Amino acid sequence: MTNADVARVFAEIADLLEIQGGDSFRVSSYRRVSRAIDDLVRDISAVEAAGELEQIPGVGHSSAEKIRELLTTGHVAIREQLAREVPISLLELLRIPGLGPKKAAVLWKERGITSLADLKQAIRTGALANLKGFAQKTIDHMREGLEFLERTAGRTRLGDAWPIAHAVREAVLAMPGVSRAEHAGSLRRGCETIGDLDLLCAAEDGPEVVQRFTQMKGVTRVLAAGDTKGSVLMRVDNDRDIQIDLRVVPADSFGAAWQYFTGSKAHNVRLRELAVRRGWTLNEYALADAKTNKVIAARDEEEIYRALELPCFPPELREDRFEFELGRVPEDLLAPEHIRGELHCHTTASDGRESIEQMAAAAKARGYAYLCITDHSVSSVIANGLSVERLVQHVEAVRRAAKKVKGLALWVGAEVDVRADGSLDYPDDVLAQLDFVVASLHVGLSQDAEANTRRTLAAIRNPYVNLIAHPTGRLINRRDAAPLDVAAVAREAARTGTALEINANYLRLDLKDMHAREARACGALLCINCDAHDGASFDQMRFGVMTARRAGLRSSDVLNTRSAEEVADFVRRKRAAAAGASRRSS
Ligand code: DGT
Ligand code: CA
Ligand code: CA
Ligand code: ZN
Repeated sequence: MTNADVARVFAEIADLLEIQGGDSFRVSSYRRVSRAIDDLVRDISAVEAAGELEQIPGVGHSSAEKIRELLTTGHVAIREQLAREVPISLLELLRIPGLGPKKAAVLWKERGITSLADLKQAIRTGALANLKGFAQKTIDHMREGLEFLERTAGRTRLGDAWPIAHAVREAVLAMPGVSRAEHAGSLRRGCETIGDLDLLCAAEDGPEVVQRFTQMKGVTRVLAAGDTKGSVLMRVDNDRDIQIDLRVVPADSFGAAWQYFTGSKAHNVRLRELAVRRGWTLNEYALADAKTNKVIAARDEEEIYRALELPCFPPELREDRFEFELGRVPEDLLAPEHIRGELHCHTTASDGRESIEQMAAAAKARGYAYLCITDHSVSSVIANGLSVERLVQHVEAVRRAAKKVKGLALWVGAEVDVRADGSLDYPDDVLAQLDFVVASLHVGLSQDAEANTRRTLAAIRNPYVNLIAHPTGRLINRRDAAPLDVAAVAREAARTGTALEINANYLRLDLKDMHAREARACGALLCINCDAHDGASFDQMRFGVMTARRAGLRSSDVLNTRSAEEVADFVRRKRAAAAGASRRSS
């Protein structure tokens, strides 16, 4: 059972319990356990084996028992019992935006609805008429929600949502009377997928702004249009929509609203607790004195955090994962301007879309000091991987191009496949001619954590391998991360002077945030690359940097914040250490 499986079971218990009308404290305690396991870097079975379940935040004695029961038997008694009392298919209904466990309970108990199909049917036949708590407007919302589900099929990847969010913000900013517009919600926090987009604006005339918002180009449906809030659907690609919520707030409480709607919910709950402890209230309007209602802070986010004697956490850290224990936010928390080059990209020599010269020009245009061209090796047949002969010619071509570009150190390397037995696709004497070597497990990543880890460790131990690319091989919304002992890999990477990648491509974001944090804690250096196949893809660096910030990484934790000379040194040191070791042993 993977961590995600265990987390899912606990989330389901919380939902089923809430549908049943269970105690809200118990419900939220199951939710908390689910979230903690989802965030957990170590494999839950390993934590259990080490007898350390109760060290997971939110996991007490009785939750630990249940996790153990689940891991050993594949079942938890409470989940089985709930499944006998509450139809399991009701969980599907909760995927409809705005339909929570309480409404699901009424639909079930009063109308016998237990699935999406039942609900669709009931709406169509008018069977929900006169149902307590379900006005026509609510029913309309549910119908739209059902259609929405059919069209969106879940969450949108950060990189797909990004351009839409920015276009909408520009459009709102251009509306008359709008003095400010900002992103909030999961997009601002740099989450890898987005449920819906949240946009905030300051304006005098709310209804007018909302009306213009609902009439924007690209809107496929208007879900709500009130005085201060509008909600619409917009096309993401050909057959999918994303929901966008706009809230209009007065300028003098913009900070409170921005803080509130940025979230995360868990972060806000913690923050509100801290406020209450001081005899204050905190909501989307203000931080205020509970007795006198006197406003303590509302205009800026900074004021609110300062009043609570907390650092103004960057949005990426607001997840209630570790920020409240941080004390202060590191001054050198990684920022986009720290990145000085990239060490993993492709050209037309393998499966890239642009030439060596075009890639170099694009990197230079971003202000990079260096770029390493790393085309695929021979095993990557679909990616037109280079045979040794072709590689030799390619190396010469890059060296010739390098002489012509000024102001950019242009290097040549390779993205070398790691074979099933852990050996590499090129022999060492070929690798020795390259400036920087990236190793990838493109094929054969399995469900066997031990095999994946063994292969990765073998690659790390090669003296010429400088970076392990996209270590868990996941494709967001398409393929789960392969199980990997990230800590063991990171420790070996640290020992040998090998970097681990945060692949910034929004389809990957691999290592993911909490894995990167764990890798750093084990001493490994990270390296963020777009794995660009054309010059425009260097734009994706922002997603990699946001992921690194969510991990709390500092600029010194990332290889490609260093100068060209320091990166070359990083490569030299590993080769020299290996040469020294083999001299000593012979
Ligand atoms: P998403 O849309 O699922 O990717 O995630 P968010 O974080 O964007 O969530 P969303 O759109 O439901 O709400 C935006 C923010 O509004 C959320 O991060 C925190 C705030 N918020 C919404 N509902 C609540 C609530 O019930 N309590 C608190 N404290 N904050 C809330
Ligand atoms: Ca959202
Ligand atoms: Ca929202
Ligand atoms: Zn690549």
